[in-house]
Amino acid sequence: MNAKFSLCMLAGAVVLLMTVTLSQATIVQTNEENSSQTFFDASSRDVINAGAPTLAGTSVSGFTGFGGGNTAALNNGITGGANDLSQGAFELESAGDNNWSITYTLDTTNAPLGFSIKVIQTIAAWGSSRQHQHYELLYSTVAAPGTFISMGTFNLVPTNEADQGTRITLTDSSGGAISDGVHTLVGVKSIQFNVLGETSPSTQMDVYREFDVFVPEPSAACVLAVGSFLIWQKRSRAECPF
Ligand SMILES: [Ca+2]
Repeated sequence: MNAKFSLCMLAGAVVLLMTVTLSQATIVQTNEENSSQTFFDASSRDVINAGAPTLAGTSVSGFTGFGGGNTAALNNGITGGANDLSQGAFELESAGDNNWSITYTLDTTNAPLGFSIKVIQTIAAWGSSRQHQHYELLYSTVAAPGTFISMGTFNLVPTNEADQGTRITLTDSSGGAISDGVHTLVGVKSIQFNVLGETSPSTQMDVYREFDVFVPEPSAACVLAVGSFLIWQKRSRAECPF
C-alpha cells in the first residue's frame, strides 16, 4: 500500500465518518441559571455583534420597546446591570401578540459559501419570571437568502424561580455545526430569532440581554487530521472569517 493510496483511504474514512456524524447529529440545548442578573457575560467578538465585519444588517419585526427596552441591546456585547432595561430587549405583552422577531444578515463578501454556525447563546435577566426564555431559531442560506428554515423552538424555565439570570447554549452533539439531523447551519446567510411569550407560569414576555452567534475558530476548523484537512482546505477560508 503506497502513501498516496493510504491518504485516499484515510480521506475516504473521514468522509464516511462525517456522513455518519451528520446523520446522527442532534442539537444540544444547555440551560443555565444564576441568582445574579449580571452573572452571564455577553461576547463582543461573535459574528452578529454590532460593528463586526461579519454583520451586514439587522431587521426587526413586531417589536415595541417598553421602559427603554431596545433590540440594539441584543448584539452590543453588554448584558447590563440589574433591572437595566436600556440593556435589554423587552416588549410588554400588552403591546403586541407575545411575538416579535429579529434577523441578523451576515456579510458573505469574504465568505461566499456562507458561514458555519457552531454555538449560539442567548442571555436573559430580570425577575418576576421575565428571566425565562422561549424562542424559535431560523436560518437562511446564501443559496436561498429569503427562505427561512426552522431549527426548532427552545425554552428555558428556571428550576429555581429566584434565579434572575439565565443562559441557553445551543451546540451540536457532533461538535460541529449545529444540526438537527436534517438541517445543518452551514452555508448560512441569516440567523433569525422569533421571540415568543413564556410557556410557564404565564405567557408574558421576557427581558433578553444578548444574542451571541459563533463560528468555528480557525484553530478548531483547520487543525485536524491530514485527510480531513484536505477536505476542509477549500472551505476553511470561507468558514473562518477571523
Ligand atoms: Ca454579542
